[in-house]
Amino acid sequence: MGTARIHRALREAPGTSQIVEAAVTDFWKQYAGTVFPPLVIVIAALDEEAALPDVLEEIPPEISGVTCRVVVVDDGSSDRTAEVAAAKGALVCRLARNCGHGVALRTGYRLAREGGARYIATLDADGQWDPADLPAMVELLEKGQADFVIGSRQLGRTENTDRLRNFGVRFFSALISVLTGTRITDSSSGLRAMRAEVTERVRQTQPQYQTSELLIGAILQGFRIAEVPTVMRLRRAGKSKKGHNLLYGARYARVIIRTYIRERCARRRRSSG
Ligand SMILES: Nc1nc2c(ncn2[C@@H]2O[C@H](COP(=O)(O)OP(=O)(O)OP(=O)(O)O)[C@@H](O)[C@H]2O)c(=O)[nH]1
Ligand SMILES: [Mg+2]
Repeated sequence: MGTARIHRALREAPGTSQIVEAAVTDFWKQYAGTVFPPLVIVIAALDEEAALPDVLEEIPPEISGVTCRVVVVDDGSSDRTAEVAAAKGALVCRLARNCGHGVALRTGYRLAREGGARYIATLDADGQWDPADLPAMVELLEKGQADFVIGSRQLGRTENTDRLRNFGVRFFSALISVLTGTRITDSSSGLRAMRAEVTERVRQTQPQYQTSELLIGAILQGFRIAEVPTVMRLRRAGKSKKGHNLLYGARYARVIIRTYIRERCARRRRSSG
């Protein structure tokens, strides 16, 4: 298995939008006429050929009575991620080079919306988030009790024993709770289910540190947030794409502060205009 170069900056790399446009065009050429079900699960995957097949096996065709389909966005993998995803029945969109987890997810959100999805869920390609928790999350959307539901390892538990990482999860969730006045226990969870329009209405620019940007934007736009407990498992196979914990934490903090300021200003402009 080769290793792709990972784009970790706080801005998109030059040429990103051209790569995305080309991938989207190819996708609709390949899947012309495909009708999407109401729920689309978007999985961004970078060199995940080892872990992804089991993840796709675990996802049922119907979740809480809502039919679903998986879109895998292959973020410039150098292994057989796209092939194993297609072999398991996922719809696959391929970015020609690594653009970042955030860009890959946004590409998936766009495809889901263009295909007419009502709800979008996300989970990771490494098996850490359990699709068994999705029914409870989708039910909240279906009943109209929430617009954005997070699977929280803080309300459940995590099998990860990295104390710094676990502290970071608690710290950043507390920071977002204080800033926004909305209690959040797991702001960086990859397990989420939301109304599709949330992904369209919330401004998103982050190539990597996308969870807090989407969440803070959603809260400040008035979308209703809910959390359900989940158990975060250990990565099934393959390697973490994250890089050093401290550097990751520092960048994550910057994104929280910047997004908060930007979205507060946007909200002020909306209410005065
Ligand atoms: N970090 C990262 N992940 C990407 C990227 N593109 C796609 N992904 C996928 O995003 C998911 C999360 O990546 P991980 O490296 O497992 O990050 P994580 O789960 O937050 O961290 P770990 O607990 O260390 O595994 C995986 O499914 C990756 O394959 C990228 O450029 N960077
Ligand atoms: Mg992971």
